[in-house]
Amino acid sequence: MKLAVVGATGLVGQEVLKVLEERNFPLDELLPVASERSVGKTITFRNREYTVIGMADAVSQAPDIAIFSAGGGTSLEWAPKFAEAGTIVVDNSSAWRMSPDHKLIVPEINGEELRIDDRIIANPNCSTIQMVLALAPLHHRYKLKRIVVSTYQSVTGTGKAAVDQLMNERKNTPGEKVYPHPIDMNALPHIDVFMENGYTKEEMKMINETRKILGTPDIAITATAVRLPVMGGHSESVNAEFHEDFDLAEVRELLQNMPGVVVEDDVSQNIYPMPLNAHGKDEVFVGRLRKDEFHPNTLNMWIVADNLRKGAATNAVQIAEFLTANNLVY
Ligand code: 2RA
Repeated sequence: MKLAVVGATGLVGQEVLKVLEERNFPLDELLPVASERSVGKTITFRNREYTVIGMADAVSQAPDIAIFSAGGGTSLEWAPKFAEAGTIVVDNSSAWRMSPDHKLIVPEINGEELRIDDRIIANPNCSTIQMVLALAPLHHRYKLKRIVVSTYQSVTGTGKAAVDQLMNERKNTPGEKVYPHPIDMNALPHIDVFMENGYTKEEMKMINETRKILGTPDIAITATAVRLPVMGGHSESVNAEFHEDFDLAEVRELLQNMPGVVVEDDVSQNIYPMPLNAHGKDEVFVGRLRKDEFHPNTLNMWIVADNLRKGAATNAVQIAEFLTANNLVY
C-alpha cells in the first residue's frame, strides 16, 4: 500500500501523519507531498525521515491512496490527475463535497456508500462532521425536521498563520494578520467569505453538507459560525427539532451507542464537553442534553470535537481504512 499525504507540511497534513502513525495504518510506502516551495524539506514518520516531493513527482509514482489537505485550488487541479493514474483521492477541501458525482463521507454514517469506482472522495467540513455524527443516530430514530446551530470555532481551523496571529496578539508582538479584526479577547461572526444571502461560506457548508450526508434535502437548517481565540477544537450549540417526540434517556443511550461519540453530561459535577479536553482526541463529545421547553420534539445539545482530528485528519484516515478493509483499493 503506497499512500501519499498531499499538504504534508500544513497543520492538517501533519495531523494526518500523526493519525496514520497512531492507528498503525497498513502502508508500505509513504509519499509526503507539498507545493514546490516545500519540496526537499524532510518530515519524520515512524521514526524514519522522508523528503517532501512535488505534485507531478507524486502522480508519476501512482500511490494507491492520496489524502489531500492542500486547499480547493490544488485539489481541483491535481486530484483528477492522481485519479487518472489510478489513485483514490480522499480530499479535505470543499472542492468536491457538493458535486453530485462525488461522495461526501463520514464512515460511521455513510461509509457503506463507497464503491470500487469511487476515485475522488470528499471529506466533509470539520464543523459539519462533528454535528452530523451526533445527529445521525437521533435522525434515524426521530427524523430531523429543523436544525439551528451556532458554532464557536478554533483558530486552528484557519491554519498556522491564524494561530500565530492569536499568539502574537496575546504577547502583544507584531505579526501577520489573517483575520479582519483582532482575534484575541474577541469573537468574529465571520468564517470564510460572505455570500449573497448574508450567510458565510462556512455556514452554507454546514447547511448543504449536512443535507447531503444525511440524505435529506428537506431538513430546515440555519447556522451562525463564529471564530473564537480557542485552540483545542470546535464547539457547537445545536437546537434540533424532530418529527417525533423523544425521551431524553433514550437520546442519551442512542448517543452513547453511536461509534465515535462520547456523552459527557453531568452538570451536577460540572461535566460537559470543552475544547481543552477534546484536544488531540478522535471522538465527538456531546453534553448539555435538555429538552427545549418552549418547542415540541426539540432537543438542545452541546457538541465539541478537535477539528484537526475527527474534523479532518482522523475522518480522512478512517475513510482510507474503510476502503482498505472493504477491498475497495485496487
Ligand atoms: C474553519 N471549518 O474552521 C473551517 C475550515 N477548516 O476555518
